[in-house]
Amino acid sequence: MVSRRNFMSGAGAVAIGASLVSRAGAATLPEAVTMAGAATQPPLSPPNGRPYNPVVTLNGWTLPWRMKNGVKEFHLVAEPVVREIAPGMKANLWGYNGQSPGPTIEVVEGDRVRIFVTNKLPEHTSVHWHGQRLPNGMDGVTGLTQPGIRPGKTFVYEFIAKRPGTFMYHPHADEMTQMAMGMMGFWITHPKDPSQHRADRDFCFLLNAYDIDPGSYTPKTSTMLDFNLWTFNSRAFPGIDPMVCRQGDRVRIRVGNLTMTNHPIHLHGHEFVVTGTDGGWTPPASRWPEVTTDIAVGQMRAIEFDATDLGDWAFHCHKSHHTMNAMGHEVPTMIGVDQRDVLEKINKLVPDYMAMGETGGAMGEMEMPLPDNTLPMMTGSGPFGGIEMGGMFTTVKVRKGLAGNDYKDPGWYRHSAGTVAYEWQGGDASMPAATRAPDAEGVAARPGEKVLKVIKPGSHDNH
Ligand SMILES: [Cu+2]
Repeated sequence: MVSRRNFMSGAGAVAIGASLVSRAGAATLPEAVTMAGAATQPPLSPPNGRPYNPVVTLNGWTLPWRMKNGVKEFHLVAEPVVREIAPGMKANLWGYNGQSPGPTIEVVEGDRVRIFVTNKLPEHTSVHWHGQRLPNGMDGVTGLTQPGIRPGKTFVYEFIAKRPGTFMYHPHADEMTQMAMGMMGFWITHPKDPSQHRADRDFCFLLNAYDIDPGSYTPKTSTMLDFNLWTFNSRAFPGIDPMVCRQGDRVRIRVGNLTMTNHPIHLHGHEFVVTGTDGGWTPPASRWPEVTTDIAVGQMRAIEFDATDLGDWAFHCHKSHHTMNAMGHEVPTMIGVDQRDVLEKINKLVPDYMAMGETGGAMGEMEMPLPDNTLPMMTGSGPFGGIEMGGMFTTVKVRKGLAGNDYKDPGWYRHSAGTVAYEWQGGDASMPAATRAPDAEGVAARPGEKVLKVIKPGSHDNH
């Protein structure tokens, strides 16, 4: 199968050996292709079947298929995987075909699709094809529409991809555990006519969240709300790739939410419209411009904009704790609290103790010793210093004159002279005295008072 070989040579995917599936099944099962790395793979141009415009899965990939008597056959393998959340931290997750989330499945409206699902997890599972119109018995709800797929068994799902749009797949078996461990993937049904809903760049990813204690590797699966790793496709910034766009391109970003809370997703520098929801494509007359769209639990959104303005534009969840990585979120707010007296006493016991938060929480320039396999809370650095972001954050990089299929990170944007915010050099700006609360004396730093600087640890050789 030339297509698969081509795909693999460019994408670092490898076929799972036939020895890993049952001998009886080896003759009929399509090869299961697996992915070793978490880098964004180039779009998979359809080698056969109906033509379509492929998507780019952020820090992910698309599952190759084989055509058999006009049916598109895929092979998903549910299995424990190790996913790099960002350089410096790996997690023991459950996923599909080597990664979590699993590969994106791309089909065309009207395709007959057959998906083999092999279970290599220690417990039963199923796959629910979220948002699809299909025969009830193919809906993948354990106990309701099928028995669970026991460990070592392979089930077959078959249906026609009826409705074009943006979908997901995930288990409907022991969801609390299996979703908390990362069992999920993206599904796209392209329109039969490739000129319909056409975009020049079409990105997709899932919102997901994990609760992994600093220094450990396995998510706590009973956590309900207090997750500490907020991720795009199981990657946290600075491990999330940028979305690279050519100036003038029509750009689509499809996002699915499989966390347990909503995420207001925000784009800088451009306004967008919501062109797609779980129910399909929104009619143009129903669209209005936004710079933030809230994506509720279990929802999908496709947003579109014209990449008109050059630069590195922030793209992130607007819940501020969702752009942080694992560590303590249960610290008191210390803004305005004078910690000097107590600091002296603590320093006798803990020489490296830092007085923190007195002037806010900016930590971009600060380094602290961390346990192994732990990401700093706010860690990415940019051309002007610390970006002070982690979690659900990346950039949309708009550049002139890229090739249509060029998704390589072009590096940081080079601003032309006179287009970067700068320090006022004209002397002190005169300002009227601010109105202050009657008890402000007790808690706030006094105007003009010298502010205590953070004391940094003497050594951080390990980092
Ligand atoms: Cu969020």
